[in-house]
Amino acid sequence: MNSRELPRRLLDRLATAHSVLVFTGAGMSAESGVPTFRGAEGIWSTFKPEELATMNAFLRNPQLVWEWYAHRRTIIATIQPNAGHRAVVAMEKLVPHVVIVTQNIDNLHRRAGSTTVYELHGNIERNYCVKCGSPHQPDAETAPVGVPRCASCGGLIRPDVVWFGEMLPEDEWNAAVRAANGADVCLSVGTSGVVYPAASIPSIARRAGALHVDVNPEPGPLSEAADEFIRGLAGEVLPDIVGRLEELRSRPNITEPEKGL
Ligand code: BJW
Ligand code: ZN
Repeated sequence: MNSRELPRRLLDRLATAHSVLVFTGAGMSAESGVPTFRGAEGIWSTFKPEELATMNAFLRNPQLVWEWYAHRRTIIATIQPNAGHRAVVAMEKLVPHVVIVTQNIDNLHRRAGSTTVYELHGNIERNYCVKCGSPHQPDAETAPVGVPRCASCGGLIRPDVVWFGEMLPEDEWNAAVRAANGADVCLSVGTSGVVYPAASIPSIARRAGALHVDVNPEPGPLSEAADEFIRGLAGEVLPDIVGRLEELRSRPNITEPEKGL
């Protein structure tokens, strides 16, 4: 049992919400053991983004970038979704439409069982050829040492993730914007909210009438812009929210959602 105070406005809106959008960042997976990017413990405190997360960095030193992603793949393959991921899966039984819009490339939302997941920055489990664009699945058994090459054209194989200066996948972005425009509640969870255009999803939802609630152990740009800020860890706050939602949804006389606050 927990005694965390949750904002009244959030509980009221969730009680009747038809559509909830959960917008997630690296903090969502932190309790699973995936490092975040920014902050004292983040990846960028050791590596510079421009040395690893740009196409120029890859072309300059494909081996370094490939090894960095291979290392992260190994971490991700050995960890599990956490209580936060499981809570948003449980929310699907309580709200007609739950959409996850994630900046994470770790596939943990799908592995946890969420059904509608839009990945704005790609997925580390996929790769493609920089020259001809063909998808490529490296074979761990027979993979040569070094950066794999495309079987059809010999081009370098890169991870299917979005680096700085690259466009977001159009279909995923359009679907995320549509979901933001139709949401009654937008929960942003575990993101510093500094990387655009992804970080504009909560403000798109809010402008369209959603209540925006930010969940993070530290305040930041998103918490300042949000209607409510819940200070705490994803793996603790999300189960609390879903627990309260279960109680609310089990009550009779649900009315239509009130929008446009
Ligand atoms: C917890 C927790 C717990 C911890 N529970 N919470 C100036 C202004 C505006 C935009 C730009 C600009 N200059 C350049 C741009 C564009 C650029 C950008 O936004 N840059 C800014 C950084 C300035 N954006 C782009 O380039 C994007 N593309 C684009 O704009 O295309 C158009 C274009 C095309 C051509 C030319 C120019 C423009 C693409 C962005 C791609 C980002 N890619 C990365 C790497 C992905 C692959 C990989 O993983 O290797 O995506 S960077 C990295 O940041 C990753 C993340 O998805 C992203 C966001 O980070 P996130 O998730 O917020 O993590 P953190 O670490 O920042 O925050 C973690 C949070 O969790 C913290 O708040 C903690 O407190 C919290 N936390 N434990 C809950 N248990
Ligand atoms: Zn190719």
